[in-house]
Amino acid sequence: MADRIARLPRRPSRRPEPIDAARRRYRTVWISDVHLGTKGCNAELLIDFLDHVDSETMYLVGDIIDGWRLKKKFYWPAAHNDIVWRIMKRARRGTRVVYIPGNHDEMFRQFTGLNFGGIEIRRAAFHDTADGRRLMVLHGDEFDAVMLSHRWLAFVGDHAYHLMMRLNLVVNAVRRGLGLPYWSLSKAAKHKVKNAAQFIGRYEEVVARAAGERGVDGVVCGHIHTAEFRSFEHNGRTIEYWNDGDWVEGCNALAEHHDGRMEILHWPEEMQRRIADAAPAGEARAAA
Ligand SMILES: [Mn+2]
Repeated sequence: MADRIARLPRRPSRRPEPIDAARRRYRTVWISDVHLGTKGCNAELLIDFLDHVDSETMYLVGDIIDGWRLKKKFYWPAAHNDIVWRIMKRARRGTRVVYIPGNHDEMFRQFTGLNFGGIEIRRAAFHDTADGRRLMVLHGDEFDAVMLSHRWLAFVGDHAYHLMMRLNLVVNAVRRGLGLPYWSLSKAAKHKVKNAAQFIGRYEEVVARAAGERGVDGVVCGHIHTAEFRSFEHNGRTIEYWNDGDWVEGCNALAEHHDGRMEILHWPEEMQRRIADAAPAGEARAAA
């Protein structure tokens, strides 16, 4: 399995990177939970992101490749290869790329400390922002044992979950039409969602507390597929919690500007805005 994955990037990129694309430049970019090797991965959006964003440092914060699913069923479309290719090319061009494997790509954890084609593999990292804050960077599955209710996590990013929600709507509409009573799956689904919100809130607290105990100013993680910024108090100090989201549902990245300011990017919106901004210029060109 591992060497099958290792051989993947040798297949050339199907789509060359556009060289004329205007790229935004950040000091640092964090992405995680890409889940390459699954149908859930929004590869097209991530390719668009990589073609329009550059940074001095890029952190891959785990679950980049979904080894769990690949082991069950080998699924590797050309677009997934294009992503691996683009990241490797970026490292060769001089971007510092740090890869922190998560639980779905834990097979790469055995290579901690090694460097593959300019990509550093780490178990965790410390990042110093331009304005002097120290952030701990890790995937975040380290806290599953503490969370106890992590059974819910199997649901996060799972298409079965969305399918269930949609199915529930359809089934209940049909049942209403037939004069049948309300079906309990809807209640079960709502209960799951309520639990989900509680779970996320508690997870953020647990991770921030761990960062506080390590004496850093904040933490960047992924894992729960929920992009978020929160600040917590720990022993009279402020601890920042940053989650860079995922590329299954939200399609988010975390970026650090050159002055140390941090921002969560929602790529579907960024992409729409760019297309909308470009449209009048294109029409003007066509008219001239
Ligand atoms: Mn994970």
